[in-house]
Amino acid sequence: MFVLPELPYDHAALEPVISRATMHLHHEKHHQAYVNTTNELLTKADKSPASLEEVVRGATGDVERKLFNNAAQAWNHAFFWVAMSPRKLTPGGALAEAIDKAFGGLDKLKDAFVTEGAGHFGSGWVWLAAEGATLKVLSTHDADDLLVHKGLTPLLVCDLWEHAYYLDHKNDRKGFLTAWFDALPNWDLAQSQYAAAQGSGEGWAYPPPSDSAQGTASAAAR
Ligand code: MN3
Repeated sequence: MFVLPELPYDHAALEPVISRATMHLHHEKHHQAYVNTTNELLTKADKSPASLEEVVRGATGDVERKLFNNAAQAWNHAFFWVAMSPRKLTPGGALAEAIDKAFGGLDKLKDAFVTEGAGHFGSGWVWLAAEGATLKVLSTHDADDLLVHKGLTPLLVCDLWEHAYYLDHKNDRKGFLTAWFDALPNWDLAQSQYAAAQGSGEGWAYPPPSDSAQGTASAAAR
């Protein structure tokens, strides 16, 4: 059974960009529901995978669409929480060099990220990703995530679903993304992910399933 990872900071730590109320709803309602549904579908199918990454990569075709959607959303949200920092950080080292090379500086990367996210039609995610040594900004629809995009390693992600910003920014997705990029990216995570994309160290992974978590997960589902 997969568990809902705890937030790595207080619910109010990302204010004013993301309010305490949004964090409670987003983490304990939306994210929890994706984790619960993933566990229910795996139980029904009598599957006990070793990792959530295995579930996302293995759920293919229409039959497993529901499993993919829920497992990928569980993964994306967990990565989203760690991709934010309450403390303002800046990119350094090899990552800063790669940003200069690919975009011409952090301001240009911000423009690309905000433009991509604001222009994305409907629900989804906007990513900064490494493709080998180079960097790119892209968006994916609904639950789609980079685990199933060969050759791409996620460095940062921001949630474009309306539940991510509507309480705090109403319909101003561009304003949300601008404020988000200025204050919240976890550049330390981005840097270790970038190193992992070059074959140095492990990339971030969802907490492995735990038998002892079964009670907690099913209790939360009731
Ligand atoms: Mn969300």
